[in-house]
Amino acid sequence: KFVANGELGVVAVGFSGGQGKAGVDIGPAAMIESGLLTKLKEDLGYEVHHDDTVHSYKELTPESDPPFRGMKNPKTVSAVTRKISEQVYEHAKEGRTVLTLGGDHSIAIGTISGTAKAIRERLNRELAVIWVDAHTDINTPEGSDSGNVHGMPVSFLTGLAKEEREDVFGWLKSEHMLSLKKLVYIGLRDVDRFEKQVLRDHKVKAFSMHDIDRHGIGKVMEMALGYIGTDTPIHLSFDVDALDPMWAPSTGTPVRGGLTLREGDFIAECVHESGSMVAMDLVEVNPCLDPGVDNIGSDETVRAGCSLVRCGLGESLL
Ligand code: HAR
Ligand code: MN
Ligand code: MN
Ligand code: MN
Repeated sequence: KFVANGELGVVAVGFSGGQGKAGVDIGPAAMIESGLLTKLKEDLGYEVHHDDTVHSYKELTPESDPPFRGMKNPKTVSAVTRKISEQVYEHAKEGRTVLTLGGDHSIAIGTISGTAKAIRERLNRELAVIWVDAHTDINTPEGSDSGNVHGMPVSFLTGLAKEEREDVFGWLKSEHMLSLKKLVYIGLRDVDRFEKQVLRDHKVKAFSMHDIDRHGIGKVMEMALGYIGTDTPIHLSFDVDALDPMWAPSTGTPVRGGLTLREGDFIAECVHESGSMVAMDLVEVNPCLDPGVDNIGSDETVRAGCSLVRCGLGESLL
């Protein structure tokens, strides 16, 4: 079995071009400034490899990056995720667990492709992904109503959406890809009609909020990890909007009726406890969107994001 070596690669991505609301690009800085990486070093004992940079990206001008197949900022998102893919790959090929702080969820095109490639080369294994989110983010460009690429990463990663153009995700090759059979969703409650049809057609494993209400989060995690199996490396991609807005109000597309903070933490703890987690993303923290007063909402959201990360990296294990 692949064992975690106590080394953690961190990639901080200040990027908002996969959707329309400013502010999600300062999510990583907010989490780091609140002391997250120090805690991971000092309390959890990780050897942290981080370039001490929140990577930011010059967006192309609207003139040089017009919509393509309905996608907004296609070349910018493609270029940014391509770079993230290489950064994540470089960490993962050294056997480091990789933590990526976003940024909007389009960055998962980079993180998952990077992990998938490294795991194939290093362990000759296929990657599994646990996608925790209110949304499925599996729209194709043509299926999307919004044109926002943060609603499409899973379709590009699984090959449901294909594009030849190198500068619009054509750089994604078979070694970067994820099988739809190795994908598990948890926390769903806002899925587009097109996306529901995709889930049915491909029999994608999915646990909605309804399933969590019915079985409880303990049983759901048993079923989710049982489906993946004990000997498959797992990439956990956690969208903070999976949490109820009560716990994480500062995010671009909040949806009521979500996970409690404890249920979110429990999911991350279970993935950690499986011993199979090779990478984790924490995305869609937007401190600029605050329905509360005195930054109370954004402080809470940052705190929740940090909690999810620490749980995924083993804080609550005794
Ligand atoms: N499904 C909608 C779309 O494609 C909304 C996606 C919202 N996405 C996120 N990521 N916040 O999960 O635009
Ligand atoms: Mn680094
Ligand atoms: Mn998402
Ligand atoms: Mn979401």
